[in-house]
Amino acid sequence: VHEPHLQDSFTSLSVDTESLQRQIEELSTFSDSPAPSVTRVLYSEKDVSARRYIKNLMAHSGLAVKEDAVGNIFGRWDGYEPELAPVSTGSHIDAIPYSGKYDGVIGVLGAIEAINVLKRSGFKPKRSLEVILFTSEEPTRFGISCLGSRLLAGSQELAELLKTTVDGQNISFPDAARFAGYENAKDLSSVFLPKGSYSAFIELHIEQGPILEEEAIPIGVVTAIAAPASIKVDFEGNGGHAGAVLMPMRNDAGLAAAELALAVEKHVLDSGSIDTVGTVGILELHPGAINSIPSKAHLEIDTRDINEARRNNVIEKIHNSALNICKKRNVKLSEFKIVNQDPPALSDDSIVKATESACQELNLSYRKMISRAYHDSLFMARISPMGMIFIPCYKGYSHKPEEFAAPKDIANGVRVLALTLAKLSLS
Ligand code: HGY
Ligand code: MN
Ligand code: MN
Ligand code: MN
Repeated sequence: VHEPHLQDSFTSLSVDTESLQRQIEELSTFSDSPAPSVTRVLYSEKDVSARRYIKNLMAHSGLAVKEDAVGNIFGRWDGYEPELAPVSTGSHIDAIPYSGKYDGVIGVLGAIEAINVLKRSGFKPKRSLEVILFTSEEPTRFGISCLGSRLLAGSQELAELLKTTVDGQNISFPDAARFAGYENAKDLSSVFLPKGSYSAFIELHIEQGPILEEEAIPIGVVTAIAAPASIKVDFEGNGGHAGAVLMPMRNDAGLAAAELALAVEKHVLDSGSIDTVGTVGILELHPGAINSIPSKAHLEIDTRDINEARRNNVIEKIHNSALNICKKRNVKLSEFKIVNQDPPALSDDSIVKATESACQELNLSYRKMISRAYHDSLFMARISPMGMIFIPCYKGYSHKPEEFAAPKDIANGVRVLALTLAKLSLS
């Protein structure tokens, strides 16, 4: 059963696709790399412009806007029972170098448009609805993924770490935050949200995989988010002249790194499951001259699995391989640091059901699926019932300029989000 006014407004859940497309294009211009790629790194000048753009859109939609100490931005539409825990939705707008213009953006611009859709339909929320722009989901600047949502979920460990962390240019987190206008990014515990702050959190996102497009299904209802982990490794050797030092005398840090990279692939493939994945996304050699034997090598490993124990087993094996490579090649393992080793998250049944019934009522076919990418939802699940809605993206491409989501698919996602938010708001 649902509220009569919601029923007669079903048909009028109309999305303003043309203004949404324009917003996606405008937002993509706040980038430090040439179109069609997007690069938008935490607290950069382009990030600050993009934040301002989103805050204006929130205000234009009649949302009350506030920001916390690290720049998580909240836009709230007060319900007629504002004392109840609100329903929230949102995503991120930071973009890794040379990526696309839809990852995260669909869940922020689409959420604001979902609010507009409901306002246009005459819907009145019981529980307030809140759109969240998480301050940074990508690990690009400080090597920590989902920085904003980890803090919202109360990560004391991260709050401590951010007091001393610096980026690649040796800028501290508080200084970087200050540049973006967040003066008190020292008292990070003020960011922690108490449990029960929200009755539900739901995120709209492109699938970043090929399944929905291949199966021609417009909506994915996410049941779980895979368990991500990232590891930083440094090898050190003596380096030397690439011509003069004979092979038995070498301890080549670059070749040690290459061997570990292949060991990552081997351990992942040997896990016995297609759900285990791994890569070395960063590999830097020092001094980086063709005729100088690398004396230092820095690798960053990303490995994930829907099964946490299996993923942790792969991490164990990677560590052992690093130690064996050091012995064999007489190089030093100057760092082996697990930056994050997160558990998976399960979507909340009531949110999955609300999303399914929204799809049925909108005559949109859907399929349940897991998310192999991580999202802010992974951490919001620690303080609120969580759900995610996926829409197809071109060949599953993401984290590269060819990333694309069709206007019709985006509109479908926004309508499902709007109707699901409405249902959750009236619950
Ligand atoms: O890497 C991820 O899974 C996310 O898209 N940042
Ligand atoms: Mn019905
Ligand atoms: Mn991403
Ligand atoms: Mn994302």
